[in-house]
Amino acid sequence: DLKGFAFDLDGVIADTARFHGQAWHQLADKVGTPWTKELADSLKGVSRMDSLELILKAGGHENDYSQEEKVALATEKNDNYVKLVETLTPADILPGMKDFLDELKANHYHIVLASASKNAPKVIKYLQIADYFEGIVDPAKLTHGKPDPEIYTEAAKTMNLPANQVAGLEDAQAGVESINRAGELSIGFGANLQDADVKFNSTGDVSLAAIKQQMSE
Ligand code: B16
Ligand code: MG
Repeated sequence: DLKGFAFDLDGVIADTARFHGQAWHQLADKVGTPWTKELADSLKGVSRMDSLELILKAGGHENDYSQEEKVALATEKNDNYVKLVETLTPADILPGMKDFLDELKANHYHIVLASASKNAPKVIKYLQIADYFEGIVDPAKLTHGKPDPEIYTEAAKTMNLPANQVAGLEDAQAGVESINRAGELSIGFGANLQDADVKFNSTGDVSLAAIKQQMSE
């Protein structure tokens, strides 16, 4: 039986994926990498420095910058991203997510955040939902990013639950793979997430009943 839920943040709770996209797009223009939908999608759930490497590689620029210059580029992207985050309000919570958090809380489920973003505490503060979470997995303490299972394994540990009592919610392929490899139930939002155990087209469709319905099919 499920006892805990681990939430991805960007693209699941908040529409910050478009902010990351906007800030990376600016960076791609700067280094001369063409911005495509495929490139944008490949960055979802991927850490800041790994995202930068993917953008440089996509334009054949991986050897054009020193490590120091790469850190400066990533910092510039993050400064732009943080400016956008500071405009967030509770109205930017994705459809259905506040209700779902309320439903989980009312039914005494454990709730933790499993975001690859170092800005996650800031984002949930601006969305005014920090109180729902009993823990936030610190991505700075992880050795491997999504799709490695580490972040979702840590999430289960934070809740003191075995993997088979935990569900993870994700909008990205890398994240769904991470949940599956951690041995947890994967709940995917959006298209192209064939590997998710439970699938919803939109965040607005999620509820405990809808999840149980798909699990019994
Ligand atoms: P930061 P998630 C991920 O968050 C984003 O999807 C990804 O686009 C971003 O690069 C990554 O966090 C790192 O974010 O630069 O703020 O540390 O989807 O795992 O909640
Ligand atoms: Mg995400």
